[in-house]
Amino acid sequence: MLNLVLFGPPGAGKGTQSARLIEKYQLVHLSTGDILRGEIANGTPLGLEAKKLMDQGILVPDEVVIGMISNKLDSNPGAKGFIFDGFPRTKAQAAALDQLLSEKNTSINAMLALNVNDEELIQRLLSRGKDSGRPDDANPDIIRKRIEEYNAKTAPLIDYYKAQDKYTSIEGVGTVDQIFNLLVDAINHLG
Ligand code: B4P
Repeated sequence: MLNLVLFGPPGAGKGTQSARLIEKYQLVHLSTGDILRGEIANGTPLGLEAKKLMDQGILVPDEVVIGMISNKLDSNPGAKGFIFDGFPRTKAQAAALDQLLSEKNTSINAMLALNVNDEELIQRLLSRGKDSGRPDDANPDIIRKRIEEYNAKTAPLIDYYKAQDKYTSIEGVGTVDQIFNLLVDAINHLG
């Protein structure tokens, strides 16, 4: 199996690149952000709770997203592999993911981390906010909060995957095609 963590701050291009990678490598795309937005759109109790946090740029509780990922892994038994997009976002999530995969006799092959500076992130998200209707993209203060959450809780995962020798840094500023080619190159060189 090929199991990839596509990593980066909010607006780094994780969703954009995942869409292309799943097509090229025939992987299952697991985006916790997309799953949460689906729950919100369906008005589920989980979605209503998550919305309060997401609209403020705050991470939703670990047990909620870990449960969602566990369900999705169980419901795709024949998958060739998975792209984890926006998950894990905390050390507890990363440890839970390792455990869930080991129960299925598999593991993460690599963490591909997209590097994008804060100024570019804010511009991209504000520009998406103009037509996406996402409340968390519409307000610069909320975008800054998401970047703060990333720096405090999510960026430390770089060390977590470095310790497992699975971290690869990818330049995330450039055209979507250029960045896709860098990702493909990195995947094709995995040992
Ligand atoms: P996500 O849905 O994961 O939101 P994101 O980080 O903004 O997405 P992404 O990084 O994929 O955006 P993309 O670059 O594709 O999370 C939203 C919220 O959900 C979080 O704040 C949190 O509250 C909650 N949540 C989700 N997962 C969680 C978890 N595991 N634990 C706890 N809470 C969780 O797109 C950005 C824009 O840039 C797009 O408009 C795109 O077109 C553009 N873009 C992409 N590549 C570009 C390029 N090369 N050049 C110019 N623009 C580009």
